[in-house]
Amino acid sequence: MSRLNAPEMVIPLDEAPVHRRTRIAAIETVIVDCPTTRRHRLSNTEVSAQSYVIVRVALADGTIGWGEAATLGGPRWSEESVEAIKANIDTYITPALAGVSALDFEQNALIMQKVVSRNTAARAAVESALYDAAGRSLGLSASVFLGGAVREKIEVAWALASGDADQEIEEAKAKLAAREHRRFKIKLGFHDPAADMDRLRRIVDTLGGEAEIIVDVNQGWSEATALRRLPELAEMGIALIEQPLRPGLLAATARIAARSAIPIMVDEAAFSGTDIVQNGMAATGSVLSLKLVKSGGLLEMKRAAGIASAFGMEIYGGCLLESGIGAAAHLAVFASLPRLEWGCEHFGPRILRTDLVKGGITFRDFHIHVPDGPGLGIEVDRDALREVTRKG
Ligand code: MUC
Ligand code: MG
Repeated sequence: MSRLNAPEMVIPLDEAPVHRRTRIAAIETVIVDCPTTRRHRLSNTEVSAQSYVIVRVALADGTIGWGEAATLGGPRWSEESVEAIKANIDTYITPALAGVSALDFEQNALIMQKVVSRNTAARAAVESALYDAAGRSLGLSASVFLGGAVREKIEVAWALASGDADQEIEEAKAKLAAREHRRFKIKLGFHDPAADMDRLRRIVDTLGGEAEIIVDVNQGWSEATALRRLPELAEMGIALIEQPLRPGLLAATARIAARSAIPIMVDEAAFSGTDIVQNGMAATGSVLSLKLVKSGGLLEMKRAAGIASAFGMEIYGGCLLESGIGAAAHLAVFASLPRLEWGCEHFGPRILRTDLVKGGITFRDFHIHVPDGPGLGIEVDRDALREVTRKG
């Protein structure tokens, strides 16, 4: 046996100082309601404030880590509401994690999956806080725990979703002029299809070659409507069509993908790895949108990217209008992905009237810059957090 493996050299892991000092001492949650600068419409909901559950983890060595569970329009984009997320973290997840080390990433994920089924936003928020705390305790970026960063900045899209073409054109022009965004995601599916297309054409004709346009129908069309609209979308030079139909309509979505000159992006139809496999096998799309609200954890979201890439699907870094806290958790993973062909869409920190992160996350030259520094690399603005914390 080589010297390295000599018994006297092996210190049982749970006696190693770092494991003792990174034990979870407390997990606290608050619900926050953050007003947005304008209404944000999707086919099936509309918001003028973003509600999150903010998770604060304290370790035995005093390190504090932060995470965020995002929702969009209450339990509308997906089935979790902030009220349920807070209750399930406080009642089931927190007691189960007492005393374990934040460094036991896989074990902690298994513990959470054992005490709550699905609850993906809740689990992802706790896991984000554990990666943040572990990184701060060891002086390492959270990306290091995910294989290390391969990029420092990511092209970032902005969503046009007020439904008012004049306002959306002005907004897009301002983002272009500020060199913050040149890819725009336009929400469709809340008007009738003909009105959707009129609005889209006005925006496309005005922005012309200056911007790249993708559309997100958020499940709002039928197969027949989508097939009918494909030629116009192609003629307008739309670059991606996101989630045209309801999840589960694999064959119908595959028929659209087979007939479309524009790649289809899978969003709500694929939460779990198995969902991704089923969509991949059915050939429903060429791009997958990653989100912590879907994967349930940072490592799981990285695995989701690997499954999609194995099907030849390209990767898009999705969001649920997170604040800088949730955005930083996504960016820690996105920074470490071997492939991220479509950049990301973490515009959330800029659609809130006040972001929850001090100094904010940097948007420059059409890119979002991955926060550097230990853990998620951000500093939570405690005053801003207090301001929007739901009372009672
Ligand atoms: C979605 O369906 O993509 C992300 C951006 C946006 O405007 O809505 C979210 C959810
Ligand atoms: Mg979407």
